Parts: sequence; C-alpha cells; structure tokens
Amino acid sequence: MTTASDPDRRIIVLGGDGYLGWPTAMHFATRGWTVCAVDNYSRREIASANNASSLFDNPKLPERCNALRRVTNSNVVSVELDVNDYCALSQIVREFRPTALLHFAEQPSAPYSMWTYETARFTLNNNINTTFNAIWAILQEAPDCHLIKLGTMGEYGTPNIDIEEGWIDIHHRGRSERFLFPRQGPSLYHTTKIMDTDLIHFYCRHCGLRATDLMQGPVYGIHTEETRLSDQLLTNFHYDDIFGTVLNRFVVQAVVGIPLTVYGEGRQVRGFLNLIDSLRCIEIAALETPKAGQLCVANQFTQTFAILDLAARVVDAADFLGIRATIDHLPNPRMEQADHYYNPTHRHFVDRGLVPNLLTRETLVDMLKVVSENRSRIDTSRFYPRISWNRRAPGHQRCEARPAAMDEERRTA
Ligand code: USQ
Repeated sequence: MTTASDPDRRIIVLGGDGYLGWPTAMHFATRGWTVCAVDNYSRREIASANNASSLFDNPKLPERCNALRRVTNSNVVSVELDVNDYCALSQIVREFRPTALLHFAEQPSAPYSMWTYETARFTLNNNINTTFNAIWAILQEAPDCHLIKLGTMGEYGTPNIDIEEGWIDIHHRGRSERFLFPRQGPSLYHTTKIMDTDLIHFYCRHCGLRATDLMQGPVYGIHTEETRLSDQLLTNFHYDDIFGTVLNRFVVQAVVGIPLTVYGEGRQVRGFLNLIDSLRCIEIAALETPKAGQLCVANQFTQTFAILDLAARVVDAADFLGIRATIDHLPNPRMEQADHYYNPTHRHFVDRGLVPNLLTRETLVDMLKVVSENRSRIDTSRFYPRISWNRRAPGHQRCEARPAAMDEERRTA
C-alpha cells in the first residue's frame, strides 16, 4: 500500500465513523493523503437507542486509526467532535489546513427523519447546521479548500423526465439559462439534502466556495481493499429498518431465512453502487478541485434496478450457495411512487475513468458468505419496518422511542 504522504493532499472526513465515512478515510489514508477523521458518534447513539446496531463489533475511531496505522503505516488521525460546534470545527480546520473537506456528518436515514417530531427536528437541525458550519469553516479558515458534500440521487425524486447530472438548460420565451435540476425529495432527510445543495450553491455564487455535490444512490457491500486487512477495520454494516440500505438488508434476511422485505410490489427503481465504487468516485472527485465559485454536481451510481429485481438476484445467489430464500411483499411503509419513469444520466465518473464493479452473482455470493460467517450476531427482530411515513395511515402510532441526541440537546438546553 502507498504510504508516502503528499503535502498537498490533506483531507478532513466529517462523519468519519460511518458506513461510508470510515472506508473513505482509509481509502484516502492508504493513497498518500493525510487524513483527519471527525465524528461525534451520534449515529451509534441513535442505533443503540433503537436496537439497530451494526452486524460487526466496530471499535471507535482512535482504535480504528491505530489498527490501520499498524497494518499500513498510513497517516490518519481522529478527533471526537460535533460538527454543530462551530468553534471546535473551525479550530480543527485552522490547525489541520485541509485541501479537501468531505462532509458525511449527516443523519443518513430517510425513515428516521419521518418518525416523530423529535427525529425530524434532529435531522433538520443536524443536517443543515453541519453543512452551514462546514461551509463557514472553509470560508474563514481555508478558503481554497474543496468542499465535497455527500448528496443523494433521492434529491431529484422520480420525475417523469430524464434526470440530468445536476443542471438543466431551460429555454423560455426565447431566452436560455442553466439552473440546478429540479429537486423534490420523498422524505425529510432527502429534503435536508436539497437545502444543503441550495446553501452550497449560494456560497459558491457569493463567496467563491469550491464545491462538489455527490448525488449518490443507495450503496451496498461490505468489503473494501482496506477492510479485508483486519476485523478491526470493518465498516458499520447495518441491516435494520432504520439504517440498513435495501440490498444489504436483503442479503442478511436471506442468510437467516426471513422472506426478503420488498416494500409494495417492488417496481420502484433506484440507482445503486458498490461500496468500492463509492470510494473510487469520491477519490476522483477529490482529485479535481473546482474553480473558485464553481459547484460541480455528479450523479454517483452505476446501475439502476427495480427493488423486486434486486430481491430476485439475492434469491438466485442464495440458491447458488444452497440457501433457500423467498420474497415477501409488505405494504409499503413509505410514501413513494410505486410505478414510475426513471432515466438518470451518470457520465461524470465514467468519463473520468471509473470502471464500475457491477452487481454480479459473485458479488452477492461474497456478501452472503461474509454475513453467514457472522450469522450468530444477527438480530432477527430488526427487519420489519417500524416507521410509517404516512401520518394519516390507519394504525400510525406515535413513537415512544426518543433519539439519544435529543436527550443530550435537552440536558444542555
Ligand atoms: N426498500 C424495500 N425493502 C426494504 C428496504 C427498502 O423495498 O426492506 C425499498 C424502499 O422502499 C426504497 C428503496 O428500497 O424504494 C431504497 O431504500 P433504501 O433504504 O435502500 O434507501 P433510502 O432510504 O432511499 O436511503 C439510502 C441511504 C441514504 C442515501 C440514499 C440514496 O440510507 O443515506 O442518501 O439511500 S437515494 O435512495 O438515492 O436517495
């Protein structure tokens, strides 16, 4: 692995403890970047308060960084810090002098954002404030630093027209202008990402911020080059109804013999990508700093699938291993279009050299094998959706569980 650090490649990863944050921190650290991984562990708190922990026993960042340094001699440090604390964040940016700052420090679950007043409020506050603070810390302390922000394909929703890569040219009454492509998020979580985009676009136009917005689809996968080096380096792999993404959930369900939980008829289509490709896309983005004032937007997925098709692929791969998996159609707890047109563009990364790891039977078989090895750790009570997005649906219940982060907010109020 590469170990020589390049003085011009210094990156802060906000949200460095997450499913994507930690593998990304390792990916950069082993490719010559000096990395500072920052997290306040709020996702861990929410997960443990709601019986939604990772499949693996993931140590916290200091131990993870030690483990990575032991096996790769890479330049990585960690800081426990809440990005909502502007003074603490700006101090880190001032001292570390990053050339790029990756912002993953958001509440990432769409269902969680649709649960209660408290979970919605937490998502809104956290996601907007952390983005605002990241922007200001760069403007004040490292004005040429490249802000790389994790957005989502879900910001676009499922419009009845082709989805462009961030922008659309509108010709209206004989005149033309380029605008951000229309956004219409299906959940509050997705809507906070739209608000982030608007904030970043504003500060690019008015203060010369350099930014890239990564419109990422649901990610699947367990291993990356670095996670294979030690069990201590494994990512947080969630399979519960709050933090688990759909394909990861299906793989775990197949292993324990629970029918795969397809929501509705499963004709909804999304753009997916392998965790390994997600890291490669972020690296490609980081190697190309936009001009001052430029907002670069890239659609980050490699293939589109209908959810039922994904489930069928998992059943096929399980069958190959002699595991009998079946599919169940649950009433959809979300409010999303059941049947829709979906044709998003995704040229940006392919044009810059991304060679996608497509979803094959082999990929799924590998995932099924890793999960099978950890079968005894799977909690089978975590699969069925607890959160209905439709507040008017019969049977919609007030949630009694409260996010740990809200308790903290009240204690310090
Ligand atoms: N779904 C099922 N069964 C399940 C879980 C999900 O049918 O057991 C369906 C959902 O109805 C949805 C689709 O699978 O249509 C995707 O759901 P997901 O939970 O994998 O993804 P989502 O909630 O949209 O959010 C995830 C990540 C989020 C990221 C987003 C990208 O949690 O952080 O931003 O994927 S995107 O979906 O493109 O907005």
